[in-house]
Formats: sequence, C-alpha cells, structure tokens
Amino acid sequence: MSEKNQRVWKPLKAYEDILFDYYNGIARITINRERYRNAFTPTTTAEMSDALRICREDQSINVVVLTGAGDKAFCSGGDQNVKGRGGYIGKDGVPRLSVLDVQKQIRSIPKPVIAAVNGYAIGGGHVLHVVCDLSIASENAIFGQTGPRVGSFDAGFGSSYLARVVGQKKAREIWFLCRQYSAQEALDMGLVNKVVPLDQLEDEYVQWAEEMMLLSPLALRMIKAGLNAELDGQAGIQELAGDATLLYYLTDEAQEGKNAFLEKRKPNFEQYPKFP
Ligand code: S0N
Repeated sequence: MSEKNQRVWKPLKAYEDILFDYYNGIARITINRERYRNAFTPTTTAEMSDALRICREDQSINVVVLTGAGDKAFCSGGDQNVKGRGGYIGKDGVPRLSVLDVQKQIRSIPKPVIAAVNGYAIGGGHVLHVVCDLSIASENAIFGQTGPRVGSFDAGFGSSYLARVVGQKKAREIWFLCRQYSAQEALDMGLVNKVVPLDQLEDEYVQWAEEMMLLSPLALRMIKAGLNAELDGQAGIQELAGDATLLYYLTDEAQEGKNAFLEKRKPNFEQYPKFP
C-alpha cells in the first residue's frame, strides 16, 4: 500500500525558488517555479547550490532527490526571460552560467542523487537529470535538448556525459535534431532507470533511496567516485584520491606518522601489515 499520504516531509530551509525538505534520511530539492515549467534563474541555481552544500555537510542526509513542482515539468532549463548577453542575469545585474556549479555539485557530492523526473526535462533541465546518479521518470515525462533551436548549448556534461549514458550516435541525434522523447523511449535508450505512473513516483524514489540506505554509505561513496573518476580526468582522480586519503587517515599507520612528528621521534611504520 502506498505510504505517500502518510509520509511527512519536514521543511529544512525556506527559499524563494526551491523547496527543500527531508524524510527518513532523504533530502528533497524541488524546483518550485511551476508557472515557468520550473525553469531556473540565477536565484534558483544559487539556492540549489546552497541546498546541495547542506546535503553534503548534514550527517543525517544519506540520499538526495531532485525534482520539480507540480505534474508538468521536472525542469525546462534556463529561464529565457532573464537570458542576456553572457548568461542568465540575476538580481545583481550580472550574467552567470551558474547551473554549471549545480551540475558539478551533483556529480561530486559523495551521496547518491536521484532525479525524480515528473514531466518535461528539457534543455538545461534535461542536463540536470543526466548528471544525477539515477533517474526515475513518471510516464508523462518528456526528454530533450533545445539549445540549437533557442540559442544555447551545453558542450560539457550535457554532451560528453550524455554520450557516455546513451552512446555517441544517440547523443548526437538528441542535440542535432532537438526532438522530444517519451519516458518509454528514454528507458529504451538507457537514459532513465525506471518509469512509473506519476502517482507512484514518490513511492518509487523513496523505495530506491531506502534500499540504498541499507547499503554501506562509504562503499557507495567510493563507487560513485570511481565511476566519476574514469570520466572526469584530474578532477575525478582528485575526488577518488580524496576519498582514499580519508580512508588512510582512519588507519593506525597514518596516526603513527602524525604522533611520531608531535612526539619528536622516528615513526615506526614496520608494525603495520603490508597487505599483498
Ligand atoms: C518545456 C516545454 C516543452 C513545455 O511546453 P508546454 O507544456 O506547452 O508549456 P508552455 O506553454 O510552453 O510553458 C508554460 C509557461 O512556461 C514558460 N516557460 C517554459 N519554459 C520556459 C523557460 N525555459 N524559460 C522561461 N519561460 C518558460 C512559457 O513561456 C509559458 O509561459 P506563458 O504562459 O507566459 O506563455 C516548453 O515550455 C518549452 O519548450 N520551454 C523552453 C525550453 C527551453 O528551450 N529551455 C531553454 C534551453 N536552454 C537552456 O536551458 C540553457 C542551457 C544552460 O542552462 C547552460 C548550458 C551550458 C552552460 C551554462 C548554461 C546556463 O545557462 O547556465
């Protein structure tokens, strides 16, 4: 039986353009601009960055869900009303491409991020679901890039990582023709992990999150870092190496180095096992 109606999501922080709430180890970021099919402005992306920073720091958050308000759109990309020369213009009058920071955060946060695609995932909104670790779509979800039609493009994760997900030919088709694809077509090309009826979307992503929360968080963290590292060059290696350093710092061997320095003696590393 669906628990949807019994689930109480606790607000974590109030924002202008997003909702940010929590249930049982899951933090949910909802782009809340239904009127504009959840298009993002610099305010939206700044708030998403802040929420993702909290998700990274907060020990009680194990899984992050990204979704859109209402039943029509996940996200329709950059808000064309504020697109100017040089980027999307915020309240300070400065043009920015700050969704790129959000993409990087989603990719590097050491916790699984699920895109709950509840309608249109278009343009920069499509890229946002692509960079999430997992995508669960409702049956009414529609996917596509529009950049070459509306005067923009994402030649970063939005192209190269998309090609890793669906293959080079399909990625070129998506960008060169700017077509829209149904949820079933997205599933068939490996662009999403699962498709469910819209009224079951919340149940489904909560179940996936709860399933992952039964597993070792550190193991999931290392797997995410490893999957990223293969593709992300030195930035990816830096993250994986950072995780290796974290693990090393947990060992007696690393403690011995620090203690010896502080105690002004030679370190004795011989006492520790050297696994083959
Ligand atoms: C999503 C679509 C297909 C939905 O169609 P539907 O259901 O027929 O609704 P509409 O009547 O079209 O829309 C309802 C109202 O919402 C407004 N609206 C929709 N999308 C946007 C938007 N992106 N910006 C502003 N307003 C939007 C409509 O105008 C309408 O308003 P009213 O009622 O007043 O008429 C359909 O809406 C659609 O095709 N939307 C546009 C999709 C699109 O082209 N998005 C932009 C794509 N480009 C990007 O996202 C930029 C990429 C990018 O972000 C980036 C890339 C690389 C590096 C940096 C960046 C960066 O920008 O930071």
